[in-house]
Amino acid sequence: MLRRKSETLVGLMVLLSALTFPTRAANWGGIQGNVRTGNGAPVCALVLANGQYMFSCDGNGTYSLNVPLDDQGQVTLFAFADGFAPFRVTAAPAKLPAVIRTITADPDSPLIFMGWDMACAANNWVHLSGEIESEGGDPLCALVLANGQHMFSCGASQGRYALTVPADEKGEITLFGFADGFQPYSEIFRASNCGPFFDAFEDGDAADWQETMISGSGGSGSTGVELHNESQMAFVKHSGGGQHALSRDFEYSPDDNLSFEMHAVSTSVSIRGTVLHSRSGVTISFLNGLNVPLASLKLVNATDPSLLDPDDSLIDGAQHEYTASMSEFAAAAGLDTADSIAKISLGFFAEANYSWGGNIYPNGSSSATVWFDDVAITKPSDASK
Ligand SMILES: [Ca+2]
Repeated sequence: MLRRKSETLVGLMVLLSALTFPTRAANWGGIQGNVRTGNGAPVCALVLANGQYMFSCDGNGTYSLNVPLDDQGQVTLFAFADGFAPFRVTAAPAKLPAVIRTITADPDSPLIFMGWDMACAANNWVHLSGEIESEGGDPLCALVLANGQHMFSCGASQGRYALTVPADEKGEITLFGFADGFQPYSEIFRASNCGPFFDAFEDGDAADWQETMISGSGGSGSTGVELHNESQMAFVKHSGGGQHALSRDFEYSPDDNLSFEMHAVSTSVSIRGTVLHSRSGVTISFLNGLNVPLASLKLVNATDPSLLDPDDSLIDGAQHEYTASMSEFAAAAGLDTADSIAKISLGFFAEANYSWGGNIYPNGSSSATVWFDDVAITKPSDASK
């Protein structure tokens, strides 16, 4: 399964000869050039030359390396990029091509097979390990790359790899394997959830959040997941009287970090001299073991800031990430370690107002929306080892 995405190409490389390069003192030489497609488009590739390597990902396909020369004074230069056949040439530095022309991987070239196992690591990273081999089961010396971490599956443990990597912002891992003479391997899969909780709504589902509504005259609203600011985000929308909300409870652990993306928008309406206000945001509540509320704070985008309660914070109408330890959120709500907090509850809400025109004038409704995403609870890094 090859993906052609020349901007984000991450190459992988491999090569026995390059990896068994002698370590004794050698003459070094500088090499440089560009990696481009046959049409001249720059390619983000991994360039490997006699054990030295770099990515040609500056937008121009440029690479520049200082490398040890082999016994014949030559350099074996490789370039690997997703979707393209591995490039290989051996020559003296002065005779290397100035431009590496990548060609699409031959669909007839042999495939790489990779397996993977995952386990949780510190900092919510993931241990990834497995085997990389040919179709016939021969272990391959390859470059294995996953979410910015890399290693060579060569030497004594040829055909085996192990990397510790972070998940990307979608909670996914992109795994590459490149070996000379083989088609590049790439696969994207969901990382193990190594924190107590993570929801990026990429499955389009907010059904495990509890929907509540406070009815009001002329009010209506909805909740769900939609594409917003280039990601699948949960939303709560309401117009007219009343409120809609999506909420969820979590176990309170003071050192755990709570973070989420939020974009809250409220819109007022002026009708017959009266302004109908609205507000949206999140209520962060703290409950004891009997679910009795102890305190709460709100982060609110409001058309009338004077309606905010003392522990509420007015926020702007742009999307931000909000992150703090649970104990920091509790302190912001006026609680301290002496309070027996058992749960923390997140309630994303939108509420608005309505004015009835008495069947004479038009009715009026204000409206509000809150979008949220990437709700995550993570353990402190030194406690999850
Ligand atoms: Ca998302």
